[in-house]
Order: sequence, then C-alpha cells, then structure tokens
Amino acid sequence: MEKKRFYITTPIYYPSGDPHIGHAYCTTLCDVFARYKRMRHFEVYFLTGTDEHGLKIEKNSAAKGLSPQEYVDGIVSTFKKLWTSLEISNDDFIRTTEERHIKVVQDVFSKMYQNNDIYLGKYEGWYCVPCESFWTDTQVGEEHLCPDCHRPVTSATEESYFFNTNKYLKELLKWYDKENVIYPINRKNEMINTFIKPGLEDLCISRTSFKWGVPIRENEKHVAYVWLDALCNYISALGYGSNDDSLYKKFWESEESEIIHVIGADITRFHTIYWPEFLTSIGARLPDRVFVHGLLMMKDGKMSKSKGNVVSPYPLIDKYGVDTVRYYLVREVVFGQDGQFTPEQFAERSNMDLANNFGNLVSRTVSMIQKYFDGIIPEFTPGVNEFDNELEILTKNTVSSFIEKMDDLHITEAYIDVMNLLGRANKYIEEMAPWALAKDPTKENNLKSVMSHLANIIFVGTKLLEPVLVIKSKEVYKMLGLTENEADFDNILNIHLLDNHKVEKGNALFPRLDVAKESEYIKSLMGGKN
Ligand code: ME8
Repeated sequence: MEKKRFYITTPIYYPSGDPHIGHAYCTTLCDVFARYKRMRHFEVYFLTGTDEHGLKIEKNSAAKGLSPQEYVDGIVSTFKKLWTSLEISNDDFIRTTEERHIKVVQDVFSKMYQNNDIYLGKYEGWYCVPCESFWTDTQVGEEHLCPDCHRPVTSATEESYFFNTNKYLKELLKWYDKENVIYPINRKNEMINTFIKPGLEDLCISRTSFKWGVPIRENEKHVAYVWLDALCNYISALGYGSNDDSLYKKFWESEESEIIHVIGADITRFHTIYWPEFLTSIGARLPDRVFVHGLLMMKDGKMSKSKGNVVSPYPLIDKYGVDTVRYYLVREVVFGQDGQFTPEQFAERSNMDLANNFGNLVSRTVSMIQKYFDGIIPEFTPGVNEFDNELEILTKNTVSSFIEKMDDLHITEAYIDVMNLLGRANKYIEEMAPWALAKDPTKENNLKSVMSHLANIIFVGTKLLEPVLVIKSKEVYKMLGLTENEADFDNILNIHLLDNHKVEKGNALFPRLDVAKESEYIKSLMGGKN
C-alpha cells in the first residue's frame, strides 16, 4: 500500500555537552527528507528531542554543582537554538523530563509487567556509563573495555527488572523478513550474527543505583533504564495512551502512515532488537524502516564530546550561511556510509557545486535573458535542436530518479543527480554559444529555445534543491519571476510554467571561497586540529 503520511524521527540526543556537527548531520538529513515529503504534499510529522535521564547526566551535573534539571535545561536550549539556526522544520521537540513522556514510560513498564514480560532479578555484570549499556564478561573481555566505545566499564551488581527478550523473538524475526526494514542490510545481518544467533540475553530495564530517571510505579526503589525511557519518546511525543492520542492514531497506529526511524550505527541494537520487542509487548505496531546512517568522522577518528575534536556548526552557519552548511552535510557524506569532515572539502564542495555549478548557471542565464530578451523568458518550444531533446529527456529522468532515490532515503545520490543536470545545462551553454546565436537574426528561434530550456532547468533544479537550500531557493524563484503558488512541486514538469515571466537580477547566490584561507579559518575554530 502506498503510504499517505510519514512519521520521521531522529535519535533523541544526550544533552551531556553542546551539539556538534555530527548531531547536525543526522537532524539535517531527516529535515531534508521531511521537507521533501511535504513539498510533495504528503502529511509529515517530524520529531526530534533530547534524552535527559541517566547516570551520566547525574554525574555531569553534580560536577558542575547544578541539579540535573538545571544542567539539562541549559544544554537543551543550545540544541533548540541550533535547530532554529539550521532551519530544522521539526513538528515537535520531545524531552524525556517532560510529564507527558514520563507517564508513557511508566505506562509502558506497567503494561509489560502485566503481560508477564518482566521479572525481578539480580544484575551482575559490567556497565559502561558513557554508553549507558550493560555488558557480559565475554563482551568486555579481559581488559574490561566497553565493546562499543572501548572505555573501561565498571562492575555492577544490583536488583533489577529484566525484560524477557526471547519471548517475542519470533515476531522480531518476522519483522526482519520485511524488505528494507533495516537499511543498510549489513546492519541487519550484524544484529542477527552478533546478538541473535549467540542467544539474546534478557535486558535489564531498571536501575536502583541512581535516582535521575523515571520512577517505576511497581517498585519505588527503581527507575527505568535509560534506553527503555528513551525509546518511548517515539510514541510519547504522539500522545500514546493520553486523552489526546489523535497524533498517535494518525502517525503510528494507522497503516497509512510510514514510520521511519533514522539513527546512527552506534545505537542500532536498541532500535532493531529491543524497541520492536517492547512494541510487540505492548501490542503496538512496528516501525516500517530503521535507516542507519554512518558517522561523520574527523581525521583522528570519531568526533565526540569526550575526545574534544568537535566542530561546532554555529560559526560555519554564521560565516557561510545555513544553505551551504546544509548542502555540505547532505552531499559530502553518502547517507548510510561513514564520511570525514575536512575544512578543505567544506570549502571546495561549496565552490564546486554551489558557486561554480548552480550559482553560475543562474547568474549567466538571468543576465543573458536580460540582454537578449529584455528579461522576458521566451516561450518553451520542445526539441528545436538535438541538444534540446537530450536536455528534455535528462530533465524528466532526473526528476523521476530523484523521487525514487529520495523515497528510499538515498538522499546524497539524489542530489548528485541534480548537480549532474545543472552541470549538463552549463555545458549546453558552451555547446550552443548563445552569444554567437545572438549575432545571427536567422538563429533567433534557437536562441529563444536555449534561454527557455535553461530557465526551465533552473526551476527544476531549484525545486529539487529546495529541501536543502531553504533560503536560496526562494531567491531563485524570485529571480525567475515565480510566485510561491507557481513554484509548486506539481509544476515541476510543466514546460510552459515560465513562458513570458520576467527575470530579475539578484545577488550572487554563493560567493566563491578562497579554499586555503577558509580552511585556515575553519581549522582555527577547531582549535587548529585536522
Ligand atoms: O545515543 N556523526 O544520544 P547521542 C554522525 N540518547 N552522527 C552522529 C555523530 C557523528 N559524529 N555523533 C552523533 C544517544 N551522531 C541516545 C539516543 S534514541 C531513542 C536515544 C548522531 O547524543 C547519530 O545519529 O549519543 C547517533 O545515533 C546520535 O547522534 C547519538 O546521539
């Protein structure tokens, strides 16, 4: 069944330090997807938020002499500010310290408890505080290091509630059989080989050794394990179990809605083993897709607050503009693969794609239409010459392949196609040499055709880039003389849309950057690293 609605979520981030470009990466790509679907007139609900409980936050706040709530309030406001600066169009922002969320975690725990999916036991093993994860003897090895982050773990013994992970294994594996439910597929195989085949261990879902968590109704000594708490955000934000659960009905319960979780590879296990099992336990439907993206790395490895090799997105947005930062994130690292941030590539990418390709095409075309036709875009006539034909086919194919790729969340690949179309249009200018056509009155039809084809491709390219270039796309519509209504996605293949519109010269869309100078500047922001 073709879905009518889309529920897209980012992980909810730990407010244990200021957000960095890695967080911006995931949220921006989700935003691009959400904007793309809205642009195509689908109903979208886009959620992000913060994961505010746990031992790590309790410890960090104590070190700063603040209460955990004061501590998280400060950092959460920096996350919210960043999303505003990055033009993130989230419909809601969920915080796990909100009442609406706490109640849902308690309800979910109680439901699991009533279903006999939970039992009281004793936890003896290893705990990694930064990852908030439990590990067995074999997993931590002789050196007692966390298998995820490779930092030392601490031994833990305490009374805990356990979730019976084998009870719903059959349902879990049935879900795995659905096509593309976990993308890329190697992540699914990794889950099967590393965790399921060796035999799933029951999951400890409560803690007694710290207080900063959601208290369990059944036993006042216990707070919910942060991962149970955190995962519930995806339904608490929709009003699960509350008096107003209309969003839950519409975006979760309804089969007409496609539920997509986008996560980093580091948290796959929680989203593709425990979360589907928790949902099965409470009788809720399972997500349609868990899309696992790669990490944005630095030359010296993973970017992390604890390593201190972090790039803050703020100064980049201030200096280069939000569209350039958004485009860089979308284009530089293939969504689904790991990638590396380097200051040189940041500047080069902006020059190559935004200034030289897109910006140049727009400014050349607008000035030529002004020069040769007093700014009036000539009427579109298809196939005046062989190049026109090729361009028309390429334009149509780009739109359909873009849709196909975006629908599959192959966002980077979709934008590579758009840039190829714009590059082809720049080449067409060289091939057709309009300056020569303009000198020969018998070639007027050809000249008109070149201008109308170029204007048309600029509209198509800009429309497809709009989910990324949220500011500059509007400037281009204005330059093409288009109203907001006219610049609708449904007009994307309307070849006569621009006929007789008057172009307007705007500012240069993207300045050409001096790569050496700008990379020095970006390095200085990073404390000279990389
Ligand atoms: O794990 N490159 O929160 P978290 C790309 N609270 N993405 C990155 C990144 C990088 N260098 N660093 C972080 C948690 N991310 C839990 C999640 S969800 C119910 C609970 C992104 O603050 C990536 O999406 O450690 C990763 O999964 C997420 O931030 C982890 O954020």
